[in-house]
Amino acid sequence: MRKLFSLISAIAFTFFSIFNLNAAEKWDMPMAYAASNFHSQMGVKFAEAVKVATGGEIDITVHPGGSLFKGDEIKKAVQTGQAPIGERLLSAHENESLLFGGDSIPFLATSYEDSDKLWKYLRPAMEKKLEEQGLVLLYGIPWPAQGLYFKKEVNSIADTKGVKFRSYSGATARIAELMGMLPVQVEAAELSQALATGVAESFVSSGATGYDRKVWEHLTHFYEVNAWLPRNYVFVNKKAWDKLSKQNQNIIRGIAAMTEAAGTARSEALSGWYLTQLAANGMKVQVAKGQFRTDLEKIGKTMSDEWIAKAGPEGKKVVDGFRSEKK
Ligand code: PCA
Repeated sequence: MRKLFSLISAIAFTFFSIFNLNAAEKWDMPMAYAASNFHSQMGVKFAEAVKVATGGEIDITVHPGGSLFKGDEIKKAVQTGQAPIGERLLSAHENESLLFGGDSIPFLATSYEDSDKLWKYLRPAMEKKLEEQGLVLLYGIPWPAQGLYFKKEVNSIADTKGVKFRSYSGATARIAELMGMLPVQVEAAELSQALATGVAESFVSSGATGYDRKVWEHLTHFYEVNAWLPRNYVFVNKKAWDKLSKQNQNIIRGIAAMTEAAGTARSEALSGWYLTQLAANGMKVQVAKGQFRTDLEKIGKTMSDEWIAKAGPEGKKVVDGFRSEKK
């Protein structure tokens, strides 16, 4: 009996080992934003499609909301191979190179159409930069246009002096500075807490993040500025990527392109809906106009001049390319 048992376990072990040779590549995919957010939902769809199309060979598990790695840890985790794939806000890495903030130049690309045009030029530059860092860029999806949240009415930047402001990138901290506000960097996942405890009383973002974080519990006013449409991007550790078969790489590339197109359409379709939700929950949603708009445009001009002056030839190429299409 004992012999039979060990024979069975030997067979089972051999079978398992052989089976395991072809077992699915299991990839954890950390993402920074809420599970209910459309970026995270697109990540799940991407993972499902990859699993189906690779016949189960690549099995990606999405971990939204900074649950596996916090937003500001994700890129490092993928670079060091702690996670093979991840998603992050591109402009959050502006401190590494201004190029990462190429989608956050105020008033440069303020519609979905322009965001796509800009991405056409920014994407190859980013692909190159990320490749140097041991990463492979798969897809990037824009957030809805950025506006300003406050807990009071604002008619010009005279009203914003000394306000505590939550930033998410170099560009957003610079806006705060130019508006006389006090920036503090906070992840979206910790935004509600920062507002509840008074660490921040204002921020710049899309209607999406205001909705995800139920900011009407703390703030009262949203000003539509349409300043820019920042992108989240999905990237893979290059060593993990190089281990995949050519066929699976092609499949993933194809699904990434479809996810980018579908996610961008989803972002656009939801952009107005988010604002109606802010209003339905009691916020005063309005377009920034008059002196406030004039002040913001002046700040935007200062910031785009600064960016172009400092981002070097690579940055200039992106902006020139985009502008050439606008003519
Ligand atoms: N939401 C993200 C980045 C841009 C956006 O719309 C955030 O506020 O963190």
